Amino acid sequence: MLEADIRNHPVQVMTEAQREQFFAEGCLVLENVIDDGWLKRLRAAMAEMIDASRTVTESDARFVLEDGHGPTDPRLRRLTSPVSHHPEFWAFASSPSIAAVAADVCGPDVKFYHSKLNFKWPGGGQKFDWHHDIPAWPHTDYSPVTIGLYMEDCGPEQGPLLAVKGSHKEPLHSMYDANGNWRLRIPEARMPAHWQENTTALTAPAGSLVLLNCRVIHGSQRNLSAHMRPLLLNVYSSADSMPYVFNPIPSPYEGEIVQGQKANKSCHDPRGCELPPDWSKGYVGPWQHQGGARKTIAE
Ligand SMILES: O=C(O)CCC(=O)C(=O)O
Repeated sequence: MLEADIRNHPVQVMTEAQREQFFAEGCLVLENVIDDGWLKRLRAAMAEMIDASRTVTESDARFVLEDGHGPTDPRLRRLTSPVSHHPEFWAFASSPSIAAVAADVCGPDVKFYHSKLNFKWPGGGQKFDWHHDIPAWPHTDYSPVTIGLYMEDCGPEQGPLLAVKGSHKEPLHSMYDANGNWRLRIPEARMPAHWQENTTALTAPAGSLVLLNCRVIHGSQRNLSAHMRPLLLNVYSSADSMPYVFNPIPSPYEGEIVQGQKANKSCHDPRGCELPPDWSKGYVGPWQHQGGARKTIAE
C-alpha cells in the first residue's frame, strides 16, 4: 500500500504525529510499548537459544557466530529466523501488540516477511555498515518496515541502531561495489549530503520498539559497553506488497497475515529496485558481504 492510502486509515497505537514523523524521517522510536510479561517470555526463549549455541563451532543456518564464540563463552551475531526456532518468537511476531504497530505504517492488512535476532555482545559486538534493507529483499512497493524490539536497555555505547533521517526519500544506492560484488554497504564517500547532521542514534529502554522504513539508510557501531544488546527484528509489509526475489531468511511463516485480510491485488510503486544475488543458492548474512573494503561508520 502506498503512503497516501495508508494515511486514509486511522492509527491504532501511535499518535498521528508519530506516524507523520515516521513517514517524514523513515525511522521512529516508540518507548516502553512492550510489557514486562512479553520481555520475560522472550528473554527466556533467547536464553534457551544461546544455550543451544554452545555446542556449535561454525556459523550455520541458525546461528551466526561472533569471533571468540565457544561452549563456555557463547558470542553470537545473530539467531537467524528466531520464529523458526522457538514458538515464543512467533507468538510475539504474530501478536496484536506488534501487528497493530505495523498496521499504523503499513495499512490495516499486515503481512509477516521474516525475522532475525541480532546481538552485540559486551565489549565488542559487531558493527553494521551503512545500508538500505530493501535491495536485499525487494517488494513491489516500499511499505516493508522492520520493527525492532530492544530486549534490554540500549544506550549510546551499546551499538544502537543509527539511521539517517529522511534518506528513505532519496534514490536508493547500489549495494554492489565497483567489481560487481554484493556488499550491502554504502561507503561514506557516497553518503547523502548532510548525512552526519541527519544521523540519529535510536537509543531506548528495554521494551521499546524501533521502526525502520525499508529504504532508510541505517547501520550501527560496535558495542563498547559491558552490557549485551539483543535486538529482535521482525519485518512486515502491507498485505498487497509482494516480494519478488527469494526470501534470504525464509520461514514457514512468510506471508502470514498477522492483522486484517489477505490481498487479492498487488500494489506497485513506480520506483524500481536493484536486484540482489540469487538467495535461493544460499544466504550467508550481511557481515560476510560487508567484510570487503573496511571503513568504520560514523567516525
Ligand atoms: O543489528 C544492527 O545493529 C543492525 C541491523 C541491521 O541493520 C539489519 O539487520 O539490517
